[in-house]
This record gives sequence, structure tokens and C-alpha cells, in this order.
Amino acid sequence: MGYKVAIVGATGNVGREMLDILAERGFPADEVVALASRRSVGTEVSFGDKTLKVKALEHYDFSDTDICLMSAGGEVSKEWSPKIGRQGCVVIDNSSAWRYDSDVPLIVPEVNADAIKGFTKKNIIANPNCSTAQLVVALKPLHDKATIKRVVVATYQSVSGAGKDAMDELFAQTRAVFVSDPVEAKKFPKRIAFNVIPHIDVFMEDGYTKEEWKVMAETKKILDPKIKLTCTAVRVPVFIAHSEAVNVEFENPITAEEATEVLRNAPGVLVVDKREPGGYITPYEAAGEDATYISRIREDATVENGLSFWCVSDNLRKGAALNAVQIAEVLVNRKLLQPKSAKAA
Ligand code: 11C
Repeated sequence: MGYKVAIVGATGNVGREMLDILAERGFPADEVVALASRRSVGTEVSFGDKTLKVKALEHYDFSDTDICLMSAGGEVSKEWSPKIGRQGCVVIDNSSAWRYDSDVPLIVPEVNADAIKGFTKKNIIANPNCSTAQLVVALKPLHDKATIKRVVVATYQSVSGAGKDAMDELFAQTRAVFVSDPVEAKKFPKRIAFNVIPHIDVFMEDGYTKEEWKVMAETKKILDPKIKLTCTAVRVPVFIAHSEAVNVEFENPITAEEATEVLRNAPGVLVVDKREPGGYITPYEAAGEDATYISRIREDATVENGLSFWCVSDNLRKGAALNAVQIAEVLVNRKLLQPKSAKAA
């Protein structure tokens, strides 16, 4: 007997990707239900070769549902995740609402799958920010090998991280530039077409943005609180896949060759690093893929035990939907959750 799975936010960028990934990976679900706010009720979404009609979240009874993949924003999650969890349905939440709660595990399966055990306190498991997910997949094997002291990262984040409207805005602005129409900026504070914007999420008192703070706080929670990390988060005119320029200072010596070897053997990582024109991965190639790609691995001689690299991954997949489905797979494979239908039989 399989699981009953609900997707909340099924019409959004990440919700649709969750449905695709559940189908692609053959997740052991007997039934998948698509949920969203009332205004999306009746919209059709694809699940494998099936079409699902979207139902209203507020009228749905979760008492016979096992897993809820939630991607409907922080406010919806704050209100609904505890209620759903109390009905015995495990919520895997893609928003930032629960990530920093000490009773909620924040999980990237390649990095800290064992921490999932704490989920029973609230029946909520948090999925990290997309920029953090790919970063910790790359940092974990390097930390195990040489112990990271400090990370300096600059992100180059695609517009899909800000939702479907943001993708539409990049498209509309690009078209407007070509046909000499006025360029309208609504979703982003400045024009994004043929531009880059060093600002993602709200500004904090210390001058960092919330996105930059999230990468720092989440890396500490997932990987190691002792790691010092500073981030500059930048929006770029790319539709899908986030890139990161990463500089790392280690406690112990590590050569570029050793780092390459460690990364080649790491789960979730693909190294493409030919040190020649085109011998690296760009977001265009990473979109639609599951791996975290690492290129441009080189020693940084300006510090003791320093290394720099380039890291690219599909923010809607590893950065969101794929990671959420992998968390659900950990629950299943480690037998941490039995289907309610099996218990009832
Ligand atoms: C972006 N990283 O690219 C953001 C989107 O905390 O889950 C995801 C925000 C989050 O705009």
C-alpha cells in the first residue's frame, strides 16, 4: 500500500515541479492531490500522464493524507503547517516560515539526513532556500575532508526564484527593449532585463539582505554552526538555475586536485571542469537537471588553505522541489512514516 500525498501551491513554479519530480522518480504514492488557494480551484495540472484538478486548501481534510509538500509562501505555511501536522500528516515546507525553529529539522538529504528524526515534534520538516541547498551539497564533502573555517559567496540568482510573475517580467522587459516599448518594473525594484540587481528579499538593519542572511543561517544549521559565511546575493536576467562564485578557507590543507576528487565522489554533485573555453557549466545547461554542478575549482593563494569554485544548480529542482521529494524519500526509505492506509487495513 502506498502513500497519499498532497501538494499545496500546486499551480506555482515549484508546485508543478514537485508533481513532475514525484512522477519521474516513481514516488510510492497511491494518490496525489493538488491543492491551492480558492482562486486556482478547477485549474488543471499534470501529474505524469494524468491531469489533476486543483482543489481548495481550506476545504481539504488532511486526516487520511500522509505527506504534504507545501510551497505556498510563508504566510500560508505559518497558518496551515501546524494544523496539518496535528492531523498526523507530515509537512515538508518550502518556505522560510519554519527553517529556524529548533523543533523543525532543516534537511538537505545529501548533507544531514540523520537530523530528520526530530520531525515528530511538530510534524514539519523545512526545505532550505534554493541558494543554500546547492551550496551545502558542495561544501559538505569539502568540510569533511579539510574543515571549513570561512566561506565568501556571491550568488547569481535566476528570476524563477521570485516566482512566475518575475519570469514574465523578465520576458516582457526583454521584448519591450527589442521593440522599443517602455520597460515596466513591477516585481523587481529596477529593470532586470540586460541588467543585474544586488538585492534579493528585504534589507536588514546591518545592511545585508534577508536572502544573504538566510544563506548564512541555514548553512550553519544544516552543516556546522562554526562555519563563518558572508554572502552577496544578486539577481541576474536568467530564467532558471542559480549560480554561485564560492571562496572557502579551510583549517587544513587541500589541493585543487584533492577537492576535485572529493567532489567527484560526493552525492548529488557533478564536476565539469576542463580549464578550457566552455569547459564549465552555466545555468542554461543546469536548468531541468538534478545535479549540483561544480566547475572552475582552483587554489586561492591569497589565504592559507584557500579554494575557489563555481557552483550551478536548478533552483526549482535541487533548490526546492527535488530536495522536498528527496526528504519524503528519506521518510519512506528509513521507514520513519507508514502509510495511514496500511495502518487502517
Ligand atoms: C530567490 N532564493 O531566488 C529566493 C527564493 O526563502 O525560500 C526562495 C526564498 C526562500 O528569490
